[in-house]
Amino acid sequence: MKKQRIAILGAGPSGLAQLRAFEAAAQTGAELPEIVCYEKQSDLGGMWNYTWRTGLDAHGEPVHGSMYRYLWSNGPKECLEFADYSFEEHFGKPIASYPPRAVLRDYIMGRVEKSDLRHCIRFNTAVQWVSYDEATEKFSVTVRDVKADALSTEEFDYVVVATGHFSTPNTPYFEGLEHFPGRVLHAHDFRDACEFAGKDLLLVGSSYSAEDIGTQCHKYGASSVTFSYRSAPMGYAWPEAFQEVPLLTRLDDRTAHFADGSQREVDAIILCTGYQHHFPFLPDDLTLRTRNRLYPENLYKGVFWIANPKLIYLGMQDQYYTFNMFDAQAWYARDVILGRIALPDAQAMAADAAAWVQREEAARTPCQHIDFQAAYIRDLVGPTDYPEFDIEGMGQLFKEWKRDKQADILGYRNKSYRSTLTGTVAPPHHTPWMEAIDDSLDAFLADGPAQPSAAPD
Ligand code: FAD
Ligand code: NA7
Repeated sequence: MKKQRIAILGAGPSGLAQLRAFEAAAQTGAELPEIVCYEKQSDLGGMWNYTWRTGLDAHGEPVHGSMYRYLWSNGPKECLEFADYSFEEHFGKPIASYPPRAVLRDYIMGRVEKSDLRHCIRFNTAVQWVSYDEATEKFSVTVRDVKADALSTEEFDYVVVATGHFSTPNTPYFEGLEHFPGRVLHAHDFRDACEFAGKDLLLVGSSYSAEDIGTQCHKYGASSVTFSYRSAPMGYAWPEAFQEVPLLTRLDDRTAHFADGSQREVDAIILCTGYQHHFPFLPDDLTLRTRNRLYPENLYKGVFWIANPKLIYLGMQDQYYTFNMFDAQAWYARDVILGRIALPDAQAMAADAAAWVQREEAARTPCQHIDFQAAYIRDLVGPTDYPEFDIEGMGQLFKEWKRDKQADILGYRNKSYRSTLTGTVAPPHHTPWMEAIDDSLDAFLADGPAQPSAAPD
């Protein structure tokens, strides 16, 4: 019999989780389908690859990266540990709880380098179009080799969409923006806080991007940061340089006007207004349309496209849990593809997904949201052989993290947490976060601060 063929779109943490899941099955003797992973970047790692580029890349494809220089993990690393590969195993020693981007990227790469996954990945290959033929029950995937500028098409039995959802900006318009004399950009295009030293900044949005870009700009010398919220303020005990105001209503030259009638002169505006789920390579009837939420609709187990469950979406949820949740999804998807788990009929899948959506909607507080995502992951790992890990224990760490942030938004990254895998309490970092200017892997892993103190490169 001809081997089944699986296409994985994207080699970020989600796509790599799918590859790793298949590899783990092979190691226990399973016969694998033929797997091809298409990745438009020149390396794996997804969002964790830093790029200085914005707009289009060297080949005219939209730049995927939304990460910026000096980005540090915004949650404890103990909450995103792979169940089959601890931080301690990777680094050979315990490390602090909030590593910078380069350190987390190194960890992601470590699990891949230990295995033989690279040969499945076609780098510099951007997916252009996917279609499904009801008669043959196969997908056609058309890709562009961006270096050769050549299109090609192959057929597959399953398609796993792992292209992420934090790359296509949601960019609202505010009256007067076109006349604003300073820089206006979306968080997706933010790269270097040093650009805003000495400036009065307006950040629209009240979620992770606003909080992180705002605190980072403060750290690197911005004069003031004003956050403008639509629904609710973040509500941290902000130091004096920060303010939270209601929604921006209009701009009059440099003057920003807000819904409460207040106004402020600002030098630059960063729209931290979130991202769109965007799949320009999918036809209407296969496209997931959702806001950023914990349980997108129409996905059984949060991954299978109910109308055609041979189309699988990984990592499309809003995320407390990240790397280990992608693993849990990938292991489940693998077992369905390998015929180890049977999917129920469409009606039963829809009813199950609807119940989860209802449960998400009933959750109100951050703690309830964390519990919801933990329950979702628990539901996924039960039937698979993904190594048992303390999902609920990690949930407790997320709650501790929430409390630590509430207590000290500029200092929470100095805290340490216990790994649920190894039991080790992370050592404190050698430099408090507000003073840690050098975000390189070497500086982070060094025994103490550099002498004399390192400048940003
Ligand atoms: P991605 O990492 O986005 O990877 C998707 C991959 O698909 C990319 O490699 C991309 O090039 C590829 N791709 C896209 N379109 C195509 C195409 N048409 N053809 C071929 N390939 C394609 N998570 C944390 O756990 N901790 C953090 O501190 C944290 N901070 C974050 C900060 C920012 C600014 C952002 C934006 C996200 C942050 N995240 C964080 C979440 C982060 O997105 C996830 O950790 C993780 O990267 C998601 O993995 P993914 O594989 O689903 O998507
Ligand atoms: P999120 O978490 O999806 O948040 C988007 C924010 O943008 C949220 O505060 C929204 O307000 C706000 N928003 C969206 N549209 C508007 C308009 N039209 N006007 C004003 N405000 C708006 O995205 P983030 O970028 O913060 O985080 C995404 C990931 O990047 C995350 O994983 C991080 O780790 C990094 P709302 O509260 O809905 O009223």
